[in-house]
Amino acid sequence: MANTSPMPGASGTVRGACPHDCPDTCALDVTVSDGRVIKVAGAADHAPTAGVLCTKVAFYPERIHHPDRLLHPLRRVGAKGPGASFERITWEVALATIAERFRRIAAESGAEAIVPYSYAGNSGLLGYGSMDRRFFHRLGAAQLDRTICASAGAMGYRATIGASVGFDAESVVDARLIILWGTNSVVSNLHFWRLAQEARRRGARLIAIDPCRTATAEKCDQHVALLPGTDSALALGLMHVLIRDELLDADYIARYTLGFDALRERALQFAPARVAAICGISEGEIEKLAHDYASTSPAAIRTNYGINRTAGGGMALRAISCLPAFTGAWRYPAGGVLLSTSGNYPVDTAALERPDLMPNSAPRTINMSTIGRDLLHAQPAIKALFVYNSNPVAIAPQSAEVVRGFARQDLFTVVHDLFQTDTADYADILLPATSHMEQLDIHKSYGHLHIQVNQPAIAPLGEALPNTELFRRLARQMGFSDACFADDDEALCRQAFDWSDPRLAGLSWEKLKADGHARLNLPRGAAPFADGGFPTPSGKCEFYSQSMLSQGLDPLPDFIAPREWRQSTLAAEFPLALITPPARNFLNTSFANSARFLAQEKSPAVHLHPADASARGIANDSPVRIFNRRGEFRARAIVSERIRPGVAMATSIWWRKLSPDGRNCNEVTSQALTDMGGGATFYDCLVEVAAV
Ligand SMILES: Nc1nc2c(c(=O)[nH]1)N[C@H]1C(S)=C(S)[C@@H](COP(=O)(O)OP(=O)(O)OC[C@H]3O[C@@H](n4cnc5c(=O)[nH]c(N)nc54)[C@H](O)[C@@H]3O)O[C@H]1N2
Ligand SMILES: Nc1nc2c(c(=O)[nH]1)N[C@H]1C(S)=C(S)[C@@H](COP(=O)(O)OP(=O)(O)OC[C@H]3O[C@@H](n4cnc5c(=O)[nH]c(N)nc54)[C@H](O)[C@@H]3O)O[C@H]1N2
Ligand code: SF4
Ligand SMILES: [Mo]
Repeated sequence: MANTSPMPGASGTVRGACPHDCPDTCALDVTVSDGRVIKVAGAADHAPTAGVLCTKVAFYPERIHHPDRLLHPLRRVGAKGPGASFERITWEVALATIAERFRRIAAESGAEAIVPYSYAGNSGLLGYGSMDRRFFHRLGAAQLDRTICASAGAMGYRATIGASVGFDAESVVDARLIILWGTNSVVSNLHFWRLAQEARRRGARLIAIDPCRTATAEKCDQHVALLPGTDSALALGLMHVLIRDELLDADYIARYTLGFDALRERALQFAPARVAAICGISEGEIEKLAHDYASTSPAAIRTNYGINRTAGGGMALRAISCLPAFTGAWRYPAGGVLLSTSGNYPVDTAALERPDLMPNSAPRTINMSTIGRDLLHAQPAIKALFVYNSNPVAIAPQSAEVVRGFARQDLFTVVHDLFQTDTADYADILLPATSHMEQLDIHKSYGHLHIQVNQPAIAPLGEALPNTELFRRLARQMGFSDACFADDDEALCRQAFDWSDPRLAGLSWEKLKADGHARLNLPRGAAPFADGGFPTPSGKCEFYSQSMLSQGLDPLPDFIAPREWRQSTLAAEFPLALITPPARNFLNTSFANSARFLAQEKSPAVHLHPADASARGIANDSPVRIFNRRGEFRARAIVSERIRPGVAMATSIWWRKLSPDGRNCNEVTSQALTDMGGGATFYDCLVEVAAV
């Protein structure tokens, strides 16, 4: 075993990387004394981190050394579900039990009856997907389509731009206008907010486009409070005004875009009056936004995944990402659009995951966003589920089905986690995971352009194992003798990137290991698409997309209304559009079992506009139930003009078992999928709210 038992009793400072599913991927200085983590600070010499951490990770020693950390393998001894009890077993027994069950299921039902379920609870390249993928590929298990967060927006954006790339966030300090479109940066992308503040000190204006006056929106110069799920209509309305008022960069359009005439016809159908009615804003706001956008340069649009969680989530990003080519904003380093930077990294996914090990190159695929329905109805039936890096019982939509699925007596469930989550309560075998401070890893980012090494700071606590070592041992137990199962963590780090790629020129694993972090070899202060060169099939910004058409989708951006609004009887019965974005002190369900952060967030809450509250006789700070035909959960009402009428907002994601009613907001969310990419539609959710 490599890299998992380094320095018991050691003291000193170690270079780390934050492993959470956050665009900022901070570089950490981890101080250790007598084998305990005593302090975590943001690295001062790492440009994106700049010595600053969010509160969650600044208190990280509390998470690492939390008394509830799982330290030994466990076997469930009573019923599945909340209150489940477990007894300690050895790793030998745990691994033998899993291997025996997997062999039996593979023999009786085929290995595709076994489903891995993981997401980005650990975002390191090793922790996210390496030895685990090799194991499930070799086993011939079902594939998991990892759609829960970003697949719709990424696909829509890619159709226009070609890849998950955009302006360099470090350049945004020179922008004159920054539009924060559907992103609460203060909460979920703090280090971008820091750069936006610097731009503002240099004279930039900030505009937030968000149904709620969030912590970010309230600090911006202007706030456009549109209805959720209407962003593509707004983007098309802006295009309409830019065309009508001749605010275009005709030269940029002629040289570097494809399909302008077709998109022009489409956009001309989105006159401000129509868009104002769809978005629930005024015509004046649309006109002004278009004129400000065209007349202020450089103009940067920072968007994020909050707007890809409704039926038309893919189209929203597809449409927004067309805007900079209209005005030629891409000509400037501080102009353009940014959704994610992850496409800049030459990750060698095939080397890490080894899909060539699959006995059947096209096994069945389970969409993680419909795990509830699939556990209950997939044919052939799912017989075993292996959960790691995720907490599906709390985070997946439509909890009633998810819970019924996990409760199936005939389902064999393994959970690997640091804590006994809501999902862990349904495990047959519950395994202890190390934190990233107990393991080696290498990280890319989806918010900046740096690579970071995460060195282990302390020895694994108890008998906890990293994901890599768990699947290495399980492979051995299953008798998989392929040489790749002997790769240690350092070998995996070497395999993680294609080091011959020009973006890694001058870098090597040895150099990174010594220095801790490095920026990709991309020029600072450059405008990536000033002269076109988009990574699309045509090399142009694709207003018209042949690849969308060949997948049976509209080749042009369009507005796709939220699915639930289109059902008028449903809208009459459940008139409020519920969105459930992240709470500042939680990261999905991570940190939501910390007494410190629970105290900060107080209790599950739903924010309502005073008009909606008074129409229902709901007073501020009073208990309410939020419900629809899928289910209900309880919360405290916060009556506030920060929420626009017709919208309810409940911050997420609370642990079910730590909530007063034993449920959370995913009781009411839907398993319907987005227009493209098979994504979850968490924010396409009509509800009614009533006092209790
Ligand atoms: N503190 C904290 N940080 C996090 C997370 C967390 O849970 N907590 N989660 C991490 C993860 S997994 C992700 S994917 C990212 C998410 O990062 P973002 O996508 O930036 O997510 P949010 O911060 O929720 O910002 C989304 C904002 O969009 C608004 N919104 C909702 N629906 C719509 C819509 O239809 N249109 C528009 N224009 N706005 C809409 C919400 O009110 C919210 O303010 O954040 C990451 N960072
Ligand atoms: N209603 C609603 N639901 C949502 C969202 C929303 O906005 N609203 N957001 C959605 C989004 S964007 C996302 S990304 C998903 C996130 O959902 P998940 O990916 O499930 O994220 P977490 O809830 O943080 O759970 C991650 C788990 O991984 C564990 N973990 C951390 N490191 C390791 C490790 O190294 N090994 C192992 N084995 N385990 C580890 C953590 O302890 C934690 O329990 O939730 C989605 N659900
Ligand atoms: S959660 Fe985000 S902001 Fe906080 S330390 Fe990690 S990467 Fe940085
Ligand atoms: Mo996410």
